Amino acid sequence: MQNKKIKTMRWEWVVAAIFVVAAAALVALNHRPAAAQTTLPSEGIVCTTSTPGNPIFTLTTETGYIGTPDDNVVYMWGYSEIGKPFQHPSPVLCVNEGDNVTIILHNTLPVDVSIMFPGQDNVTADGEPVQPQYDAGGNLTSLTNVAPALANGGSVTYNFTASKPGTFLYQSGTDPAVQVRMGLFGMLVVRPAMGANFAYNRADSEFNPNAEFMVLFSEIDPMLNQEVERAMENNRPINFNMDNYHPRYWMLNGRGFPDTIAPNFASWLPSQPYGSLAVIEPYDAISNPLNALERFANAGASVVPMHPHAKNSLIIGRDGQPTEDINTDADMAWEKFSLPVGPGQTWDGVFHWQDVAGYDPNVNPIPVQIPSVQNAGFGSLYSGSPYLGDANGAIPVGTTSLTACGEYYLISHDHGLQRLTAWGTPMSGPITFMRVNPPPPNNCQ
Ligand SMILES: [Cu+2]
Repeated sequence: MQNKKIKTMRWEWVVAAIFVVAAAALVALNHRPAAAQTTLPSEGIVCTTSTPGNPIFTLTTETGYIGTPDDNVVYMWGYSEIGKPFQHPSPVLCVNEGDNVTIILHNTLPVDVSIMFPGQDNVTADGEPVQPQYDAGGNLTSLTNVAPALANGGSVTYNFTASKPGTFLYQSGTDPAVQVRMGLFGMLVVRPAMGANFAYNRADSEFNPNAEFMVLFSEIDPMLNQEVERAMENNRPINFNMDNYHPRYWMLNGRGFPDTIAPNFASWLPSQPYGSLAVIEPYDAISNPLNALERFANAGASVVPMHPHAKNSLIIGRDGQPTEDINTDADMAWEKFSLPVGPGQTWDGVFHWQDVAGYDPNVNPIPVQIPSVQNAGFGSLYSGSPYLGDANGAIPVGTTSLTACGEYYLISHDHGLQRLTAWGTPMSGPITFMRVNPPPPNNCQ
């Protein structure tokens, strides 16, 4: 009994903590400076693109640091577009089905590196079919052709035809236990011939192109990163016993909560450009009939059962394959409450949020029990009304601010709750939110 009570109290505290942190983060979000606004979207997937038909991406390995929610900084590696600084995770490469894709990898690190393209057929390296690499003694040294260490010349050119639409990873095939964990990974999106607003060549995979989101999982053992940094500084081999590998951080788009819900390119996260707040509007058969799309991928080593609250995901693809009958092409999509994204897997889920209760402050009033001041300690984002879009009702005594425009926030998080941490700082890690804006016209920014 005693144990049970402790557990219950913990959960109450956990929920409170989530909202305290979310409130603080959202206030920061609402006050983001105008200077931070660019033509790139502040929320949603950020594609790096090149010439349609024959896209060429020139990637250089870079080293840098990322910030974690416990105010730590962690040394990382990454692939960056040539001439651009280190970023984590590596750029989201978006191409079209049928494109002849060229990726030139320049290596600046003192170890051989490579890129693998899981799910892509007929990949070549410097014009030859890719193949595993072995040393003179017959020992496997890389799962694919490498860009040799800088001193030896340092580049390799990969090429493939993007023959299948879907969500994919690209990542180092060389010493991946170290190099992928150091950050040599990114997402690859192949858009179908049917059009950029479809996930696959199926009419039922159409989504709202303004509501496309990346959810990329990874993990960090900072002890490994520290050893790699020291080895680099002292020009010696990396000496880390992977039996001792123990992640302390689990990341979502390269950030830990609450940074996850900060905008893309947030100024205070200079090397972690990708947010994961999913901003949508309520489903409406006429004005907003299309689903939002989430592209999930897992570059970490443990299964992430992602749980979006208040919405199921309709799983329309996995590992770059539409969920359809292999013989008849019949739709085999299924609703999922929790999405167990395995290491190396990708999942495509579509969703919407439906106002099933018919919220309307005038014709469907719901009596609201205003929380007591004592319970409103973390309620500064409460509008005093349950109605989406009615942010201007009376606010509880003791609160100082309203939601920005009457929006709802609903949590999505890794249900491996032991991972909701930043090296012991609780309620961090792979947590993000869905923001449901009221239907237009609204005052949402
Ligand atoms: Cu949950």
